[in-house]
Amino acid sequence: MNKKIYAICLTLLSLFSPDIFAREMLFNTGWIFSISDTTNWKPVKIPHTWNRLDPFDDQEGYYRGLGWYKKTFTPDSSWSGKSITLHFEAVNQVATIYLNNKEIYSHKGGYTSFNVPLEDLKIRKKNELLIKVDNSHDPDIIPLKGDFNFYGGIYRDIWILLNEKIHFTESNLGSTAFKITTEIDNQNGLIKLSGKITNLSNKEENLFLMTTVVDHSGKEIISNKQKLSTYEGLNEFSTNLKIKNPTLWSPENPYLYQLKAIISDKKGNTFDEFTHPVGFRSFRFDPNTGFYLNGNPLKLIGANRHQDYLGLGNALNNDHHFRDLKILKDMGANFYRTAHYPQDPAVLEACDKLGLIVTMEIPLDHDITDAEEFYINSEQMLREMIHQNYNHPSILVWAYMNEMFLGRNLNKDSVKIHQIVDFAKRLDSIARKTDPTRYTMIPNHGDLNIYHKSGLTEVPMIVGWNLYYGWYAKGFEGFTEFLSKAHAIIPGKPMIVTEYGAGADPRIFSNDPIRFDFSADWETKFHFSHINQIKNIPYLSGAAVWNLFDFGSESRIDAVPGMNNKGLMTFNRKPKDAYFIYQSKLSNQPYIKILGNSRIKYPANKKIPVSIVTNLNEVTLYANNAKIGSKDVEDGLVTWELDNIPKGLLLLEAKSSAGDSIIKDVRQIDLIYTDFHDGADQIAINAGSTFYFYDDKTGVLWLPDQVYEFNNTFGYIEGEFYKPRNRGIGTDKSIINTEIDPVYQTQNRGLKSYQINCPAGYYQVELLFSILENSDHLNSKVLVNDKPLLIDKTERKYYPVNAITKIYTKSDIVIKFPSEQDEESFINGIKITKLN
Ligand code: GCB
Repeated sequence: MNKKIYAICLTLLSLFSPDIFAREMLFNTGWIFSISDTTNWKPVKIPHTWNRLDPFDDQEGYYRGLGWYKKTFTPDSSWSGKSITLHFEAVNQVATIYLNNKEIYSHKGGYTSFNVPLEDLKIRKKNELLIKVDNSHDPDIIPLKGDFNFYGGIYRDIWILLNEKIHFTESNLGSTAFKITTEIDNQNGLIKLSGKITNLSNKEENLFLMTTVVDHSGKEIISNKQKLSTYEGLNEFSTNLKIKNPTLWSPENPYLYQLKAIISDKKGNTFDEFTHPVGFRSFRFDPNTGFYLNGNPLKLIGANRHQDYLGLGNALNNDHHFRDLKILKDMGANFYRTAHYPQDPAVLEACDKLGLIVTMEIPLDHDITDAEEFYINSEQMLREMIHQNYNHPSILVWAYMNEMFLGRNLNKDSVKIHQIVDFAKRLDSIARKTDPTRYTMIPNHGDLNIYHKSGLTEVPMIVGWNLYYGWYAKGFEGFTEFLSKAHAIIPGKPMIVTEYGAGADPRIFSNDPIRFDFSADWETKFHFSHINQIKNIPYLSGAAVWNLFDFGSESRIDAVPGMNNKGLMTFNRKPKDAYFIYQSKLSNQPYIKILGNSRIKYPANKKIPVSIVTNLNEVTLYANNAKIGSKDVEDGLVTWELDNIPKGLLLLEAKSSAGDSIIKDVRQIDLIYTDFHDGADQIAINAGSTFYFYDDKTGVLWLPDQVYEFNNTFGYIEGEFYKPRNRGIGTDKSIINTEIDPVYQTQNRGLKSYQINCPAGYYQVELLFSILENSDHLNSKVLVNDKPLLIDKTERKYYPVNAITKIYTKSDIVIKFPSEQDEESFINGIKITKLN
């Protein structure tokens, strides 16, 4: 919310006198909630969603339906004579408001705010507010589709606005009562303030509008007093303020002035007042040379972010939002795409303050309904978004569609394609008319042909591309190749890469990462290549990583079911290695970081890869306080391979000098034995997998699978890794009732036997199975050192099945899979524990 403050001053008006009482009141407490019908109430705190947990359980789907909120309250006499408005920052997605059993308002769309006048409120008597909220699918309300969760509820703040009879008008577009436009011309700054004033006093009033601008240190720069004659009802006003040589707003120096406006009468009685930050900046997107801020070229580099968090759904408070944007700023970013919808007011406040350039869009993702009701609702949302966020200096671009032609064919879907292009023209023209000061954009998926030939790329001022080279498509280099083709075919359009990213489960790491293995190492490689490419393409205005954080997407099937794992950080904001690549490449402070966040445990006596990112020239590495050596840095990276480090904690220390000071980073790895002859207690093998999986709940390190040969102390004889659809290894389907999906998702198939070297002793052998193909059956016979293993032969797909036995062996464990007719043996995991 804008800081809009009301005060009645009996004494002479002083602009910066303390507020007598605030005009707006947070209205989040005292609510009760009932899911589906109004029979089962329990207290809740707003922000609230009823889908906090159910999108993440093993059941298909999550609750999309009705939820009810109720609050009873008794306004005291200070509310009397006021014009009272209820303000919702957002409710997902249809809200119907009842006051004292009478329906008074309804709002469609889950990502924009709205104002509800409370005309029949009873003062000093009990009132009841009942809010019906519905997050069911509605063909007339966007988003119709999307790779994210549509969490239902009143998930942003509620406010009560208590206005005097004369006040700045709350707009019916849920926005603030005033519009601030800044211009900068030859070092002269201009603030254009306009808006409406409501006069409910039944008579003409002669008033004054006082406007004042203060700088960052609170010093008054300019003030202006203007006469206003207001008639009953709505009255327009506008005023201009000139500021000579203002300090400009930029990511480097997000300098904000504060604009204060007051309505008063000639006796000095104040009726209404607001304060709002103001930033001066000029900007332009050039199709050939990229983006310019305040006349200087600036490559926009940043990320997208969804508004959800582990355990909270989308019901985040303002501190959560601020922290998220601070994390982006600390990454060295200057750019933020609020994909795929307008976000909390706290988000743009943070971007203004931190210096992040923003592109915001309405949630028109993938599809439209060809119905006037749908078009009207979407247009309304676009108008709401622009009006509500207009005053923020950080916003430079409005977008209104995302990947509309994914899965469509130019010939077969020509009717739909035409409808979409026509609707894009409608939306684009609304955006340009509503805000002629900013740019418009449509992000498309990476199919140049369909977007160009359909004419969609001609509609907006900027073309956005969501490119996944090195993830959905092979080869990182495809990124530059695609953009250079796009630049040649659509030469007049500035371009932004609105998405690029690769999935990583931070529990997975690999020394030989491959596409779709979900290893942190593949994600690191991906971003290393992309950041370099982005910097080297002169006509590319900017790019935003998909995504800053992992986020909930119920129907997505990745390494962590129900999650999109393309975050540079996890769902609860723990950095993956890729985050450090950006910090290192973008920071203008000396920076050094030892990668390997996922390598918490690692086998002792094996080659240990060490990678260090830095923006300095030379790095010296120490292992357990012994100097390993110094190396020159190439392209921000140095690597080592350490050998023969015994069991125990390995302390790595990387140092570099920056001028007179030494900067360093440390990392600890727990080296464990993975050979029973060395003294290992347990060996866990991720059968059919090329990657390590560290189970952070139990501390078990699952090792990659290998053939039994040469010096290997365990391995399979015959067999091969399960590779469905040639998409990396393993399935991406969720395994029910387990948290270690990556172990069950990979599989060694057709193997004859598995051998694990060990000295004589007593061992527990645990075998993990999961059926991944319809035609498969659990192995009818498995022998552990020739003793048959009893397996509960559940025939359900994607269910974990564990079989355990204890054996005494004189030497080695051999697991045999004697194949019956037409039966293909398989195994997903093997865990052997020494018992004495
Ligand atoms: C996209 C979509 C985004 C998805 C992303 C992905 O292009 O715009 O909503 O989440 O790809 O991860 O596949």
